[in-house]
Amino acid sequence: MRPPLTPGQITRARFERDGYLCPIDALTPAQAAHYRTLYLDFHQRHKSRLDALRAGERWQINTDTHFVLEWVDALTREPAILDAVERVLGPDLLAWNTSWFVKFPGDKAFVSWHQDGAYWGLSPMDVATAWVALGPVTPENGCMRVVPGSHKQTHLPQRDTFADNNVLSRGQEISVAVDEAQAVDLALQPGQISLHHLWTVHGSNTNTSDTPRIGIAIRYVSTRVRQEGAVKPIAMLVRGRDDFQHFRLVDRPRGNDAMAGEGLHAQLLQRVHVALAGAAKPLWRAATWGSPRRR
Ligand SMILES: O=C(O)CCC(=O)C(=O)O
Repeated sequence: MRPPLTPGQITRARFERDGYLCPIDALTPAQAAHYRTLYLDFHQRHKSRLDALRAGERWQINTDTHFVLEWVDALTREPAILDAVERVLGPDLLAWNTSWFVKFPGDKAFVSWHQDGAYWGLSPMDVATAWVALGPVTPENGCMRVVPGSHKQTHLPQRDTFADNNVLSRGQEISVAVDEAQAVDLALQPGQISLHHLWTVHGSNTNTSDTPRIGIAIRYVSTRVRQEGAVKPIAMLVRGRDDFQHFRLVDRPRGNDAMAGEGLHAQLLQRVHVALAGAAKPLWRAATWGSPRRR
């Protein structure tokens, strides 16, 4: 396991150079255990539906729960996570999307090599995913893998495979050769995070161990980012201020009773879906950086 990055190593320059930063200490082991318990309760509550769905369809339950569950919203606002993200994206931050990426032992789920930027339509590229480990995350239980520097080549061709055990909603995968020999394992201890760039080539293997891999990807964007398309996307302001209003800001959830995939959550996901459908075209502007507002 690599030593955690020091605050001085968590810089935008390094993120722009390598396309990822890892590992970063963020939550204490006690905080990670707290959120892990909450996740396991959530999972238990939705277990029968999660088990019935194919890996690529579980997004209906696993996506954007921060809009409806108070504890997931609280996780996206953890100060140590935001401090790391602020070092890369500047002070005005939205939590645009969250996705649970969980692989229990025996689960055949995997994530094919892909670049997020190809289908989000976000520009400029002031976007960082914080992947938060709520338990140990290792090569054996299917940690995320990235190809360092691959973000510099944006818009690699991708195809939809709809492969059975692929966790991505359409089984998206890069359709040109990926040099796996260059890939780096993003192993994390409970409470650590990695940050990855919008265009970094990444994926993960199946969990071949007896240890669950439990984590959430939180997609933070600077308030200056826009999403292409006719529908204003939704997000939560989690730090700083929003001088741009490129996103419709959603009120913070109160309580933890919402059923994922139903009611308000289903309505919000529908809007997210429409916004994403209008944003699916790759854009040259997605490959530019904005200039951060400095405090
Ligand atoms: O958790 C994984 O294995 C993949 C995560 C991922 O694709 C992402 O965060 O964009």
